[in-house]
Amino acid sequence: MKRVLTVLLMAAVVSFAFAAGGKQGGGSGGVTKGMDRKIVMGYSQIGAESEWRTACTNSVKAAAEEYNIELIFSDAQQKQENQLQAIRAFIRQKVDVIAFTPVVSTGWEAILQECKDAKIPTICVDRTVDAPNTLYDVYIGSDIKAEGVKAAVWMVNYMKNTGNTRGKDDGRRAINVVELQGTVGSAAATDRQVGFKQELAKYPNYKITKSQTGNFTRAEGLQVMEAWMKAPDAGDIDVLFAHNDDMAIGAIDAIKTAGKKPATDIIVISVDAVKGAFEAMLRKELNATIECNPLLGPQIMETGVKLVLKQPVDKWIPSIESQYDWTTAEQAYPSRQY
Ligand code: GYE
Repeated sequence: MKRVLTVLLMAAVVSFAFAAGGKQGGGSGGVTKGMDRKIVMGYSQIGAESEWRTACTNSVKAAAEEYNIELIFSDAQQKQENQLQAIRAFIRQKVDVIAFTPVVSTGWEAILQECKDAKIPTICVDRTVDAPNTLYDVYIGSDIKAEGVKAAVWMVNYMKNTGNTRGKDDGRRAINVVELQGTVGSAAATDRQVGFKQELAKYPNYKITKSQTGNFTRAEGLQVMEAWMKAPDAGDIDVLFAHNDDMAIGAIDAIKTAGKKPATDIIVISVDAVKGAFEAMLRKELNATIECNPLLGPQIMETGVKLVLKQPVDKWIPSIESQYDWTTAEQAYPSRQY
């Protein structure tokens, strides 16, 4: 009897230890991967405007679990003032590290200085800030300007080699491009526009005839394109460049409603490479998308640990990306993670 009890007791102890060990993945106990204690990260996310943003948030939350980092997650609903409030709360709570996506690029100096004074390292995620780079520790994200350049390069090649219903680019005919911008004042919109325009300046027959924000959302992309398709010069539009896939997907609906064929009558190029864009490419409604990787969670957590340990990190940790069009979409689609 005694023996049986001992065995039962041992089994209980073992299973308890196992359960506790299993918690290391993200419960309230345990230590952070690579550290001797559990660290706390305050994260100011901007909202849920796009498929990209949702994938980014999911990646951050999953990686925090994986690293066993306590994540205090705050959603700013696209308002910088909410971000400033959240970051001030993180400082009061004495978190170990602060990560944030700056909804717009200006207006961060004071708060970054407050973080610095509190000796809390800061990670800027997926959008850059217009502030001296001594004020934050690291930017993790894409080369956003390069995405604009890549979109323009793809567009010019396609127009020269294939063209749209109105014909190819012979170097002489005017090619009219309309641009759906992301959130005004955000680095993601500003730099994509700068890169796109810089490349376009090499080809004088290309002109951006309309440019308006759709705030990175499907609903607004649709609305703006709807108005453009009702304008008297709608028939002159050759290309739509959208700063993200969601706006392009919304605009594609507006093009179809107006009785035009997206990707044939009007060439459509966007940025992000989310699943919705692949589905649109497979339907032959979107021509190409430039990848912008939202799966930044693991890099953010790894960098957070390094900063807390006062280990050196690069000022910019670039994400790894590619680009896709409807000739490569089918092969890539099954392995897409977002
Ligand atoms: O491209 C867009 C979004 O900041 C890089 O934000 C990010 C952008 C992304 O909502 O879809």
